[in-house]
Amino acid sequence: MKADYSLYLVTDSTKAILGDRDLVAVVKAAVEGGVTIVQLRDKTRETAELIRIAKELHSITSAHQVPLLINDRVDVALAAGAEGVHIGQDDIDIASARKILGPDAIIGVTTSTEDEAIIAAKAGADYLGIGTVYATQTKENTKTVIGTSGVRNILSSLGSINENVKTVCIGGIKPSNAQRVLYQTATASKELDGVAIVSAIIGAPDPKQAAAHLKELISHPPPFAASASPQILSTRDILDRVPAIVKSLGEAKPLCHNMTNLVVQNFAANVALAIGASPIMSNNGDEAADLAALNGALVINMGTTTADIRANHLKALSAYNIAGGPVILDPVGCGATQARREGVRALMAGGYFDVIKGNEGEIKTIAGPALVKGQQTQQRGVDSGTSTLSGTEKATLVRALAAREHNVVLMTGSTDYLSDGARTVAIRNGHAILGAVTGTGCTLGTTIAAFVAVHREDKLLAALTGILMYEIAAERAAERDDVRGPGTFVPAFLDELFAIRGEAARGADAWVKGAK
Ligand code: 3NM
Ligand code: MG
Repeated sequence: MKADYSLYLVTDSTKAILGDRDLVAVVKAAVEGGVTIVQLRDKTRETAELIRIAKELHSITSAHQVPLLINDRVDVALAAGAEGVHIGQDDIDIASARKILGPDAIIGVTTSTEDEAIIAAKAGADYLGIGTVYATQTKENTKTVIGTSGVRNILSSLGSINENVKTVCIGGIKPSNAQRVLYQTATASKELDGVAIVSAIIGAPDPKQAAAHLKELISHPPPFAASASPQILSTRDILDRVPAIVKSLGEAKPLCHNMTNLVVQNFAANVALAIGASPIMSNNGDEAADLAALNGALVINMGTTTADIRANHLKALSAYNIAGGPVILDPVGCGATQARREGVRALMAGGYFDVIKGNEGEIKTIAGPALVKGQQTQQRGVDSGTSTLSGTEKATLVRALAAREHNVVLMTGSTDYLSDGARTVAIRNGHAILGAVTGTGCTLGTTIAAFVAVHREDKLLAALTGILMYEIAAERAAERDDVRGPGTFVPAFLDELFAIRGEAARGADAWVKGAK
């Protein structure tokens, strides 16, 4: 049977979610709000009662041409005349269910690994419920929390076999993440057909309005989605366009919102001013929504991390994601301690980052074993740890991570690698003295944020512009006769950033000839 899986409602009759309300009334409201398919899921009720509820639900769903499926129970589906079943890995097998329900029934299967998904697809499942995406109180005994990257891996395996199976994902999906999950899980060959939701509809104060809101959200790409397929740029094209982007930053003076660590507050504000941005240093998540409305960008720097700070980061991330304002992640030392590893996982799960910028160790931590394959190194402090990757491997890693996250990834080092998943650039500018001053990595994050704020149409080119301006300014400063070491370097560096900004404002582009 042909079905629309885009907004898939799974019911729950527990006190914690349904409360004292009547399930049939709640489902009716949700269907009126735009839910496209319904699954009756109730693990406790007696068979007769379950059949009675299923029949009541079916009279509502069929009036709206919405299919009704029954969780686990082929017998109940048959008795109530429902359109199909949803079965778990420990339930009846697909072939038996098909034999009982017939060729037109909809049969869905819960899958959380690539193997389970391929087996179910080949066995003739109509759709797969892929999860658990995010930990959820609705189903606490889930096998594994797989995140958007786990969903993406499953879709990618399914894309490589020739089965026309539909897919939805489930677990912790709500208005604040539905668009992002659909966007970030899409692969070249397969994307989700919908999202499956329990508590964000059944537990909502107004289920009809909640369903309508979700339906509206999932019918559009998220505000931060890259507009078109990226333009292929030659080195010449890039260098021709960079000075105008520096100039546009000075003219637009974008707000550059820094949530950063204790060490670099002042330096980051000065760098932002020198390049022509308008800095605000605010670690207060409660004012992020107001700031996100000002059309700037946010940089989240993990250099100082506590549970409180993380909660503020998550609030701000969500506010900028909703407003469509770019967010840059600087995952300082994210592999160094258990707290930081958990912190970066929570941030990656909590929202979308337009750019992730880190050193080799940090990027490897975020990429995780699936992309790094046994090359994970223990980080000491916030420095990168021993490098284990060749230049080609670094380029391959940033490209794979950017493709997985649908964003831009920068790995800094003596050569920087920058990719948006389609285009990958190596940049050999900069100067060793940057390593002798605290906060030079962090303030590069600030710089990139400001450029992404003014050049959202091509975030890779925006980030590259920031890197070139920053690293060429560092070279110019380090070469000056009045610079004798890190102390004299910092003011000279700010001056050179300021000077390049002035040159770009006058339309000069000689400075960019130093790009390597
Ligand atoms: N199945 P909520 S997670 C019913 O991972 C169910 O297979 C899951 O509830 C799986 O939308 C889940 O409230 C509960 O997070 C999803
Ligand atoms: Mg089951």
